[in-house]
Amino acid sequence: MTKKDNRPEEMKLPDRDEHLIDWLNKVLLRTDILDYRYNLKGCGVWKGYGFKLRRNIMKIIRDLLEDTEIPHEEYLFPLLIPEPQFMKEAKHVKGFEEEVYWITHGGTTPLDVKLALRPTSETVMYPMFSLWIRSHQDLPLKTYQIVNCFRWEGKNTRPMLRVREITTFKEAHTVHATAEGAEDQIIEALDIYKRFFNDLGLSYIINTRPKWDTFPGADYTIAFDVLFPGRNRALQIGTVHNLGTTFAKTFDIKYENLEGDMTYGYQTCYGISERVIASVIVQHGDDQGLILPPNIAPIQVVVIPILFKKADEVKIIETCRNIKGFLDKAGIRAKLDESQQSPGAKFYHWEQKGIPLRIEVGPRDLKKNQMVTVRRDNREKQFISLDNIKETGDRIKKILNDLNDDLRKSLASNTREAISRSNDMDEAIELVENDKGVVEIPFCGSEDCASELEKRCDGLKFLGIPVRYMDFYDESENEYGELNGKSLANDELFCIICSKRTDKYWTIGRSY
Ligand code: A5A
Repeated sequence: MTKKDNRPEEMKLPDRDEHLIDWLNKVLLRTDILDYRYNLKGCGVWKGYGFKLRRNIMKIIRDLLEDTEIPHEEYLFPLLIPEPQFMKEAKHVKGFEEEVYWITHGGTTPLDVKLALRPTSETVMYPMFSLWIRSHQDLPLKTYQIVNCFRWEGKNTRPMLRVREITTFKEAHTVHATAEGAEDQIIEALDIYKRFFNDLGLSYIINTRPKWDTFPGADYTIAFDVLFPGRNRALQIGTVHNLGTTFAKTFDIKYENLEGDMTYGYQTCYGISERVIASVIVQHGDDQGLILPPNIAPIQVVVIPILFKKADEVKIIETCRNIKGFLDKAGIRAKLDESQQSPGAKFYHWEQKGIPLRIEVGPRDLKKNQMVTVRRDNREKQFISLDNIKETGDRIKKILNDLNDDLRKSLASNTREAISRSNDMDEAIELVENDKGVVEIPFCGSEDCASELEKRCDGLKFLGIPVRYMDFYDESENEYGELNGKSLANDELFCIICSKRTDKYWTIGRSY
């Protein structure tokens, strides 16, 4: 598939689709995004370039959360949770008991009350919500925070994908007066995440998770998964939970309603992590390295002078500086590479770092008063005149916009190809076993049937009931009316495991 790679050995990367995790490790390190060599499993260091990328991505989600009709407000809660407070909600505790880090000492003194490091913040926030919420006028309460949290992950840890210190945990928590208010919030949350992932050019599927894979303490969980290239495995990149009144009852979150009765609040929460950033890197990248969508790329354009003859050198550099100047003025994030490296070495370097567009000016371009642009994704070249700087700026912006759109479209079609349907058990298993992606099967919903199928195929998981097929499908207003399991199919369906009548397809596949 890939053409011959002439770059020097130290620039070469493993084949992304064949050796995805190895590819990711190397890309993160080489492009100064994240150094995972810290002397503690599951922890890494964000470096300058990575931090800028992270900041650009988080700005999108912050803006989306704060631009809703009733805005989410950013809060900051403590990291530590006293043991009795953490232990209050039994279902929640059960779900997290194997993942919590405990602090037992202050210096050499054993603590009277052990302290948990937040694995997530329900038990941190909700005792405070209980103090703040008194009447219906205090509702809805819509909060979010972007913090680190800790999970003692037993399974294979992997940079960004499965870490023990989750550095970029964006969690939103809301409280509503009624069950309908919470349902509406779920729809808003799905909409926010859809827009967020769309802005990042990601392609994903959405499923209501099975009961047995619901967030500990939630009534139900809806999850976004991306499919990674090559082996088409799913990675959960975001979850939206309807918590009903479970936590409100545990933490006494009550308000006085219009009739003067004390009533429990209805709650939701939804979260994402650096997995989203990893997904941007993996889904868009190629065997040469990163390909960053222009809207989040720390550097959108790199300008490279092509110098051969001494005579033209000064003029070419001057032209490149002018170009960099007008790009700055046009609000385009640009970098001029005046280093002593050869042009080839510069190309490789900036390609690996995923800069969406390269601008070159060489002696021949100088004569024609033009520059050459080369897109990172498809290497498409354009010759653009420098006669009218205003027009040139507009053309660069258009190329960057087109690139953003094209990245998204090609991903969407890859994801679409990795979704199939089957009414036959052997065929469904074969599709999953051969890494063809996820398969929708008629299924009765029972956990016993699910375990039976899971036993027959290593790593097979039930991802849940598709909320809707793909984001690029026509969206109708009440698409999410199907949330709580209304029929998705008109045909007569029978569970492919127990043959019982069912009205639903479920998604199965392998996941990370
Ligand atoms: N309080 C709710 C929002 C919550 O904690 N939900 S969650 O457990 O599903 O986590 C939210 C998201 O964090 C997940 O969907 C997943 O994308 C991400 N995540 C969970 N564990 C992770 C880990 N160890 N490393 C990286 N990301 C993780």
